[in-house]
Amino acid sequence: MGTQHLQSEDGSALKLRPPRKYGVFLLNDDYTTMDFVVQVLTEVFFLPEDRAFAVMLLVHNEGRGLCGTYTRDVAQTKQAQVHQRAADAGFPLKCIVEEVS
Ligand code: TYC
Repeated sequence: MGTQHLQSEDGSALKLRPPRKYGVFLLNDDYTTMDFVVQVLTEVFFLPEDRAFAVMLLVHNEGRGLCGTYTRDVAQTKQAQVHQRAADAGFPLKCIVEEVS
């Protein structure tokens, strides 16, 4: 998506840029249960069960995996929700937010 060029009321140029996109990635660890990760992926990222399981296995096998792509605020909120749920459940599950193109 490119930059849109609009004109404001006084005729001056106005550039509207699309928001940057941020990926939320889950990281693997040896302690968090697979069931808990699938639950996080369905309840925080709203993935259907089969895709949640596939992402969980990808993270388990590859070390990290993309849960979803959002604006920065939403990505950071999802990250906080994951870390809060993990802390409440006593798991060391971590996720990171990175700008994606
Ligand atoms: N590796 C964990 C296990 O074997 C499962 C796991 C998957 C943990 C994904 C974290 O982000 C994760 N129980």
